[in-house]
Amino acid sequence: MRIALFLLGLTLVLTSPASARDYILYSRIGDVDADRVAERVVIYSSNPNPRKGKSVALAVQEKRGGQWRTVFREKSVDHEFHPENNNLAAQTGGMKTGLYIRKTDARYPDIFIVFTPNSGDFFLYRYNGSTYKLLDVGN
Ligand SMILES: [Ca+2]
Repeated sequence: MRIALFLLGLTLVLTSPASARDYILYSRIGDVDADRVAERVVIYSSNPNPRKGKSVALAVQEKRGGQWRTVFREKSVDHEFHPENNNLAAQTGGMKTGLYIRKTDARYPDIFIVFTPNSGDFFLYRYNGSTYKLLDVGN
């Protein structure tokens, strides 16, 4: 009985949607766990202004029953975005502020979050076969 309740609780936690207070700053669709089914990767914030991106969270969601359900959520992405510098990225062909899914030579693609264009201000996440891990943080 305890195991059943634990599994029920775990299921509820893993499938609960994001808080209604959350704003979606950026989202991308792509197969980030290489199972040939697309996930949605989302940057949530408690503030709709990316420049005031405190309490930002990264979430990976899978579509179940016609709705996106969060299967991973990282709350430690506490960082501000600087879209005011996107003109620099446009001039140099760099990546604008936001969220990217990049295919690499690795088995799983990179989830790349650019906070400030043309800088080392980024986070890099990647699936490792069981969960999503922060692999690199720029300066
Ligand atoms: Ca997938």
